[in-house]
Amino acid sequence: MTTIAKLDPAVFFRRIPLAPHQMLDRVTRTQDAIVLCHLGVARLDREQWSLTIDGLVERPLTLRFGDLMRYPKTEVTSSHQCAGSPLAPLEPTRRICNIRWGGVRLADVFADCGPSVRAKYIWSHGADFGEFGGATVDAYVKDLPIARVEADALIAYEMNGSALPAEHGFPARLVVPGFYGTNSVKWLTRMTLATTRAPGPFTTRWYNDPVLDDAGRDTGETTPVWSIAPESVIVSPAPEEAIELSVEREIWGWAWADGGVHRVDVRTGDGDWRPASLEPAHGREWQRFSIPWTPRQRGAVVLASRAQTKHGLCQPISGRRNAIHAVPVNVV
Ligand SMILES: Nc1nc2c(c(=O)[nH]1)N[C@H]1C(S)=C(S)[C@@H](COP(=O)(O)O)O[C@H]1N2
Ligand SMILES: [Mo]
Repeated sequence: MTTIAKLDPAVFFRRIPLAPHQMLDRVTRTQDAIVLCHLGVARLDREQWSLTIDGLVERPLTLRFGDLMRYPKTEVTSSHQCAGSPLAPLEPTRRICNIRWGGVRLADVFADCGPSVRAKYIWSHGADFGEFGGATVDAYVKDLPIARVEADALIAYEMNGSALPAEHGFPARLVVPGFYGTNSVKWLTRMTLATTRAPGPFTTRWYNDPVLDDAGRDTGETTPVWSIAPESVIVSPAPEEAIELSVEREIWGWAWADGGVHRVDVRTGDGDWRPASLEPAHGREWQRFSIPWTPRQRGAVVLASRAQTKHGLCQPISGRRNAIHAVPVNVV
């Protein structure tokens, strides 16, 4: 029933259009959004597409694209971040954007299939297949804890008010707001409810972070790359910008985390961390922070920002993908 997708290109494909100082728009334009495809870009026909929901459900279901339209349409604007290369998982990459998704709530669709209470995970399959990092797969498969369905997970068919472009998962994809992008499976064709995590290299081999103890030592345990850790980027000033001495100027940027950011501090040079003003969390969107700064000394200065959740989770100095973002500037 599911026809084999055409992939074009049929190899790893990505776009990283914006550096932090170019992230000026609150909602990122589609052409400026990150693109990450491990196995290539699947080219699907909307009329041929279907999504099967099976496994631990009372009533397995196969939906065609038109069937999605029977459910209420929901829009969610959320920060959308690539966790970086699974081959270098701790390296900060700042591949972040803020996207308005349109689609149907996964919870509404699942209500029609009667998920079993035994189901703990959803295995989501994309139509793409092939080779990545020495492993060959029949499909890109990720898993999602079922508890997350009741949040705002979507089967999305729109991005910023238009149909999804092919490279973003046309005709429909999963979007898990608050989770790293890797979990938002594109070209979604099958969701299987299960008691265990999904087999396959994208859930067992890659996208599991080492758990460190308080002293930063590896405990030997791993944790799935799901929830987005608190992070922030300075948009302005730009790296190496010339800043006028004794003139007040604004340092501003974006901060985001699963569950929202509670506080952002900014440091200029080796001064103290100072609390920035931060807009309150609005749904799943990234939050703007800003702080005035009047430089009193000429020379090179490094600016840095640090986001914190309401649970006190904070960006580390180094060694993690969400390590503090530092911007060198010159006071002239
Ligand atoms: N089917 C499929 N879904 C996928 C991927 C993929 O390779 N195949 N890449 C994931 C990764 S790592 C990221 S960061 C996001 C990127 O989504 P975007 O390209 O629409 O920005 O898609 C995720 N969903
Ligand atoms: Mo990613």
